[in-house]
Amino acid sequence: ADAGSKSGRGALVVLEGLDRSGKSSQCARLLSYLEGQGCRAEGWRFPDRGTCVGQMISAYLANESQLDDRTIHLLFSANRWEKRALMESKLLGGTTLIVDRYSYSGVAFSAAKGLDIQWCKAPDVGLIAPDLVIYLDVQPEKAAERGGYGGERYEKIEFQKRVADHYHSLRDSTWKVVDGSLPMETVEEHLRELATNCIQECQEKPLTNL
Ligand code: DGP
Ligand code: NA
Ligand code: NA
Repeated sequence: ADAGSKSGRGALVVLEGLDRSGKSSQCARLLSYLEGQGCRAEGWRFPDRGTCVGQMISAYLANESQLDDRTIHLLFSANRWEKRALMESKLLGGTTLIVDRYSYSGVAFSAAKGLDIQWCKAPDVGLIAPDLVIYLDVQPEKAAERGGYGGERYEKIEFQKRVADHYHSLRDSTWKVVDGSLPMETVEEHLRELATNCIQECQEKPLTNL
């Protein structure tokens, strides 16, 4: 439908962080800001619990099923793969996607169980590479204090500390680290600026893959 359109592609903006780092609230705030600015944008999240694979992941996280560590790792990756085609068409059609978790969660959470990092990265090779990764940095202890954890499988402080260590080792030049312990409005301001710049800068850039 937009063949011949001169408007650029949308941006793939990913938020990462520990459980209770404030990602989901900040994604929602950023999305409504962008929409208010007249920007075409959607909020996505991984795992996407709405698909068949997502339901298996959800049962695993709720401790209603047991799965081998590598098996669940591949299901999380499959859950991103099953959304890849739609992600590509949205981005090329000019819609910006604000995504709550992506491949970095995949690597950080599975590596925290002791799985090899390169093995963890391999199944996500070929997924669309984000234009911007915003890491909401909060101390595991502080995150745990925030209204407590919901009781899902990974919501334990010792485990979250290992996840944090792996996130630190994954950081590269596309990452922007935002101090998630700052007041919500301050974090929100940072995110608005980072996302707005990114959306402008990537309009003419081709999509690339992980
Ligand atoms: P959330 O719905 O954002 O609270 O995520 C659910 C939990 O699953 C959370 O503890 C983070 C974890 N998680 C998210 N993505 C992945 C992934 O790709 N692999 C693994 N092992 N865990 C993940
Ligand atoms: Na969670
Ligand atoms: Na969340």
